Amino acid sequence: MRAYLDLFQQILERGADKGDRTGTGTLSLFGAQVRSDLKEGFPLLTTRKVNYRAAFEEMLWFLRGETNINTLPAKIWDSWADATGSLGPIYGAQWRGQSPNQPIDQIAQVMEGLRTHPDSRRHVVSAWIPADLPEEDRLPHENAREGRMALAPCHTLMQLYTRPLSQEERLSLMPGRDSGGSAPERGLSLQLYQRSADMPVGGAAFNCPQYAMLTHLIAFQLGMVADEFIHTIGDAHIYKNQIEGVKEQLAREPRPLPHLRITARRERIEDYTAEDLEVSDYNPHPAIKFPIAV
Ligand code: THF
Repeated sequence: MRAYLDLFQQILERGADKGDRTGTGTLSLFGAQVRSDLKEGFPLLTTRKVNYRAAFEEMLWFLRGETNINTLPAKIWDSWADATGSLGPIYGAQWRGQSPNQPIDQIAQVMEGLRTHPDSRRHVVSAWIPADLPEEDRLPHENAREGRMALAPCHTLMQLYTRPLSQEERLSLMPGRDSGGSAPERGLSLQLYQRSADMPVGGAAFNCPQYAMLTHLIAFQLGMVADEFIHTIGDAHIYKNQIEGVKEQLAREPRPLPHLRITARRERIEDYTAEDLEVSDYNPHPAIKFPIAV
């Protein structure tokens, strides 16, 4: 997670002073990449306490194809919804093919593709469906009411990748277990392209652990080992009203990474609940309250 803190520092030092849709003002850099080796621990910020359960619940809600705030326990999307709670055809609808403009269940297809063609270079899931994008000059709830996405997808596209793990890697993951002649264990990696990241609240704190969890979950369903989460970011920004909170975090010493364990096996990926996901050894510095730009 030090690489995320380095990126915070880079944005503060070199970021362009840039206006934005919300009118808050940001410091912004274009084009960044952070790699997290999931074999070394679970990538969760320790320089402030993160509500990772809310991040997991949001990811599981996407996986169930849901797009209404009434079925999301964490109250993180309320500011964008219309009067019925709808957010329009955002992530869940596009991933699971529940938009008239995008009827393909991309998650089911990718899971099947990973099983049948593990070396394929086409394991891609896209939330960016131009026909469903919001109009930029309308408010989120107005777009949702008219059946468009309340917000254009920030995390836009993911690609999955598998490779055979080396003998050394297998031994270091499972000491004492020499699989001898049996088929090599495979590692599963996920790369996310995030076009826009509110780094302190979204990108580093929320989206990184939630996609790292998704990598673990897909690997678990396929009998593979979670390998790397690669976070590629377009507009990486810090809102101006977050600068003090970011500086406070940079003054704190990062602590050892926690670990994620999946405690139950479910038939389908959409059957998992937050109770099936256990984070241990998480000892963060105290919480910091950040304002959220709508
Ligand atoms: N808009 C902005 N400005 N930032 C975002 O991160 C963001 N999202 C989603 C859509 N628009 C966005 C909404 N996701 C929180 C977390 C994620 C959100 C919205 C809000 C939030 O309030 N986080 C608090 C703690 C939450 C809690 O305790 O329940 C925090 O301190 O991090 C991109 O994900």
